[in-house]
Amino acid sequence: MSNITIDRIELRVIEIELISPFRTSMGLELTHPCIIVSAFSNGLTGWGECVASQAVTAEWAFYSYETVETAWHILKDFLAPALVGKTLNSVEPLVEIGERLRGHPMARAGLEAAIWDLLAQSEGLPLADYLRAGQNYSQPRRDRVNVGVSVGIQSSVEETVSTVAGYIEQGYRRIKLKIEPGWDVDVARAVRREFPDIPLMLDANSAYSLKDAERLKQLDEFNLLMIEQPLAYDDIYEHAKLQAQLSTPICLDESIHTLKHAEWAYELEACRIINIKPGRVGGLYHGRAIHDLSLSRGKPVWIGGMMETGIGRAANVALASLPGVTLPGDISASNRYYRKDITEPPFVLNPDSTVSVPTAPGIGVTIDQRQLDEYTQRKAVVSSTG
Ligand code: OSB
Ligand code: MG
Repeated sequence: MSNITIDRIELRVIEIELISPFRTSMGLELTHPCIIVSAFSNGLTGWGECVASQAVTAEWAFYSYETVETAWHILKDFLAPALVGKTLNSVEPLVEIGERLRGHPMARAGLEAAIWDLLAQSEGLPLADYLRAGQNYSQPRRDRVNVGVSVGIQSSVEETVSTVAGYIEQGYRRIKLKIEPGWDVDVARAVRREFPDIPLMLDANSAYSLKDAERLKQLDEFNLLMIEQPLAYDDIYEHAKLQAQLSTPICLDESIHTLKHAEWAYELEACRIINIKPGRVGGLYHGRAIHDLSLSRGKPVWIGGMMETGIGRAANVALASLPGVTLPGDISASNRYYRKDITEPPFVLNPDSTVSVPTAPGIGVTIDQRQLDEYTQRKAVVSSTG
C-alpha cells in the first residue's frame, strides 16, 4: 500500500439546475447544490461530493439536519485542517478523525470520498476494485450495476403514468414513486395497472405516522418491491411495529446513520431492506460496513442517490458493484438530472437497465474544469503551508 501526503484541500460550493423539478414529501427541488471537495497529493487530485442540502424554495423540509452551510463549516474549520499535511495509506485515520464530530455524516463523506479517490489512483485501481481490496468477497466484481429511476410527485396521476412510461421507454426497469398522505394508493394503483410487471416501489421520506397503518396496508395489494421510510426520520422502533402489520417490505433510508442502527433495525425487524447512501452514513467506509453486515445476514441492500453530480455518482456506482448490493439503485443516467454535468464521460443507461462501472483508476471519470468553474459559487483552500 502506497503512502499519500495530503498537500492541500479545495472546497467549492456549486449549484446545478435540474432538468426537471423534483417534488417529494419534503418539498420542491429545482437545483442540486453541493460541496465539491478536491484533495491534492504529489501531483494527484482526488474528488469527492458532499450532498448536504439547502432550502431552494419557500416550501421545504430537510432530508437531514446538514446543510451546505453546516457542511462548509465542518469541512473548512475542522476536517480539512485536521487532514492536510498528514500521510496515510488508508482512509482509516480520516474515519477516526470523523468519529470525533459525533455527527455531520455528509461533510465527512465528502472529504472521505476525495481520499478514497486519491488512494485508489495511487494504487492504480478503479475505486470499485480498491473498495474490495482485502475484503475477501467470494463473488467476482460486477462490471455493470442495476439501476432504476426515482419519480417525484407530479401534478396528476395521469401525468405520473406518462412520466413513468417515458422512463420505461428509455430503458429503466425499476420505478420508484415518491408518495405522501393523499398521494399514495391512487397513484400506486394507476401505475401498477398500466405496468403490471415492473419492479415498483414507493418512498415516503418520513411523511406518515403509525396512525396511518391502515392506509399503508392498502398498498400491500400492489406487489411492491418495498416501501421506503414511511415513518419518522429518527425512528426505528415504530417501523418494527409497522413492518409487523405490512406484507410489503419496509426499506429504511433516513433512519440508518450507523452500523449500529443497521444492526438494531435488523434485530427489531424494523425493515427487511436498507438503502445505503454514503452521505447519510458518513462515507464509503461505513457504507461498505453496512453492506458487509447485510451480506452476512442475507439482507438485500441497494445504493440510494442524492441527485449527485458525476463525482458522487461515480462513487455510488463503485459501491453498488459490491456483491451484497442485489437490488437496483437510485443511480440514473446523467441525462436524468443535468443538461451538462461536471464530469466526462456521462453515465449512460445500458439497454439492460444498468450503468457500467468505470474502469479507469480512482472514481474513473474526468472533471470538466471549465464547467465546474462555471457552477462554482464559493471556493476555499486549506493548505499545510497555511
Ligand atoms: O429519499 O431517496 C431519497 C433525492 C434527494 C433526497 C432524498 C432522496 C432522493 C431521491 C433521488 O430519491 C434519488 C436519485 O438521486 O436519483
Ligand atoms: Mg429515500
